[in-house]
Amino acid sequence: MITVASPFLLLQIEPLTGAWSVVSAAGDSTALREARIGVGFRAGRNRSRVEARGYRAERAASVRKDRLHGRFRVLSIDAEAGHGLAVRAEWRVSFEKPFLLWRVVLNNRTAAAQTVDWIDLCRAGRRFGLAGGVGLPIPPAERAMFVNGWQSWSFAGGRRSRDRQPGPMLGPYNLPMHIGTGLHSSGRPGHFVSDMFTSIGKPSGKDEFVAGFLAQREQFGAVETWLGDGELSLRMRADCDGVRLDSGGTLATDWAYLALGPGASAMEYFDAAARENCARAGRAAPEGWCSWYYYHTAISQADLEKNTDAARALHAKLPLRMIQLDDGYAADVGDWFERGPKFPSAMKDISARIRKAGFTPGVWISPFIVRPGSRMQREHREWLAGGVQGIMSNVKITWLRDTLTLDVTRPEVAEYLRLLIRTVVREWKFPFLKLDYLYLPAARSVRFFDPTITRAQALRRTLEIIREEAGEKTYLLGCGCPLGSGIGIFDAMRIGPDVDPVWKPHVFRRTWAARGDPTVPAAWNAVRNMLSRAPLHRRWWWNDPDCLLARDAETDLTADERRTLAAAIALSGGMVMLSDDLSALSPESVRLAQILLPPLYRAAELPAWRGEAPPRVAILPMRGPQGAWWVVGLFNWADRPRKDSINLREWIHSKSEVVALSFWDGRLMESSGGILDTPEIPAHASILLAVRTRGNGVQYIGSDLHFSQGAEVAEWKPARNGLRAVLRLGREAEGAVWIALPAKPVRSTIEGESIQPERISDDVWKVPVRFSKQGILEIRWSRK
Ligand code: 9PG
Repeated sequence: MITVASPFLLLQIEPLTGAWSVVSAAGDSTALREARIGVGFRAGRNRSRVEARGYRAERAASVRKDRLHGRFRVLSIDAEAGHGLAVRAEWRVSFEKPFLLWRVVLNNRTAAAQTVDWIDLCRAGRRFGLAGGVGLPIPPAERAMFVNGWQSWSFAGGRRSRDRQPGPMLGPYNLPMHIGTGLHSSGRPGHFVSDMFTSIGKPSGKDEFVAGFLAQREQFGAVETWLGDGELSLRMRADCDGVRLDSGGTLATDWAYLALGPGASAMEYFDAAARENCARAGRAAPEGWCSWYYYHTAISQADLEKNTDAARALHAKLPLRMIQLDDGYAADVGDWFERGPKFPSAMKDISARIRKAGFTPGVWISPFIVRPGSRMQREHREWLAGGVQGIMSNVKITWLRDTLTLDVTRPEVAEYLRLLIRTVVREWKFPFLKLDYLYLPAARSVRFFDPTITRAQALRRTLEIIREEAGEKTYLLGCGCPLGSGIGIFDAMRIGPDVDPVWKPHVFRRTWAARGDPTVPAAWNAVRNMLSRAPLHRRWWWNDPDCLLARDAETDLTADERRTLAAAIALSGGMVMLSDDLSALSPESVRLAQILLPPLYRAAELPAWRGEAPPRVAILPMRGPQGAWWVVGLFNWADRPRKDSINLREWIHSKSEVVALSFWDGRLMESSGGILDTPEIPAHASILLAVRTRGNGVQYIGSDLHFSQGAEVAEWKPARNGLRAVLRLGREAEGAVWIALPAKPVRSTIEGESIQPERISDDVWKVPVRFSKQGILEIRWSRK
């Protein structure tokens, strides 16, 4: 037995059979037992698979320091895999945290080329006809798992063992967009395939078992399991796409990651993947406006200018910083150098006008997509990727026809992409690019000109070229992008399906026709992912939860649904973008958008992140000059009204009773026995609370000025007979603040102007305020 021990984990490898196990050094019962490494390949026409066995320990494990992930005990061993394929497995057991990394390096020792289909970095359990698997200290019915979809628009969220794999429902229309791996769920309850990573545990609370890939630079990797089995069967597969491995050639996987036992943490996995890919998570995305969700492809230069001017007129109320032109300006899909008739001015003049109005110009571009009939398709047929059986690859059906993609493994295509990005950034002068449909060249149906490159390698190399050409300063937003491929490339990333002015998934407004598809444009689909993937925010990039649709006309969203969308965007901490006709927004709609500004840029905590999609509760712990509080979002995702309650001990770890102000309706609530009961929440509605432990004397209770109900307090100076506070939002604000006072106020002013507080309860007063950028609030009372 080969053994590697760290203070956290014990890795044991049985040399003869190649079976390896990981147990927690703490003696915890979570363990992976008797896992195997295997390779699926073809020599000529024969499909074969080999298992790595007959290990020879090559080097005694020594402790080494890794630039990115700290100190490890390292073990590298060669196995006889048979058929002339040499398999080397490399393990790194962390000495600092309870995780280990491993990867496989394959070497073709035969004289002939081989075709590699997949590498299983781990396979264990009875579902694969093997012994072992993952042992968990949680009964099957109480388990939950995070299921992650392949790209931006794919489903992501918590599942329970009785649930089924969520996936695209519309066949050829959307299947090619979301299937990133060769592993398939049977669709039976508890049988899940999660792209790149998963976390398993109880629906809320700590992670018991975290498994994933640190990167998707070499292959797209996925994790498969049956959550309801006593001992879980587990497979972690790197898809090799049938690449050709020439004689003498090597093929390495990305590093796989596994954490179990006390201290195992999905957040630590996200951080590790961020380190591995040198994530660019530090630059805030500018708040802005996007043309897509009101104008779609009907956008004209006149509409763009009208909205730019409207954004400028609204600026004191709604301080947006960016105007982003989306799809619709190009002559055809794929012909980005030519404008359509609705855009008479040159792109550089279009961006100059936006800049002159005081905004950062942003533009959408979909560098790989080619529509049949476009000039690109007619003049550069040889640049297009092939598909299965020699037919052009179908990477999605749009306009009732197959959509085509460029073959990014062709050198001429890489040159063209460089020219395209260079033109948009340097000649058109757009410092913000939304790059869309990025999964296209990596769709499973695509066959490349270069048969030695995996889909993941092709996409990653191309995205690196795009970043290089765009330069470090250009802000790049990825969209429709396989997640792992984008880490370290993009400053921001769309993490969910498109929003839509309709709540439920639909096809031409027919809900039944969408069959509940979790990926098509729908406010509900967008909201689910923006919460489920909130933990990625500022770890892998800046999350783009997609736009707020604030309009109250030309929308099917109810006022409750619009507020829920706003609350979820705010609590996600990610980009704040509007996508309405800004010149036609009602004062109420402007107000709904206003309460998100300025953004707090922090993602809320999700106690049941792993257990439900979307999570029903989001909590943002807050601190300011006036003390500490929690912003709590409570969502009713059901189609019927429902009451809810907050257990303070469990959720916000407060032992005292609290006072809570409900943002949308200004209702004041108090907990009793540690429980805060809500009134009935209408279908698809949300309650946004500011929760504070009750003190005596002067206390800030909340406001209707900003969703946080407290971030507006810049200074807070209570004294014996009065209070002086500075409220600051950097924009116009009009509404009220709720303050507990020790006595009846005798004189109150905002910016020196007299105001009249209204008594709400024994000691809570609602104080009307109004200011631009900031306001000084003074309240005096007389103590008897
Ligand atoms: C412009 C749009 C917007 C939008 C992007 C992307 O077929 N589909 O499922 C599908 C999903 C999203 C989508 C288009 C098609 O929208 O997310 O913000 O930029 O492209 O065409």
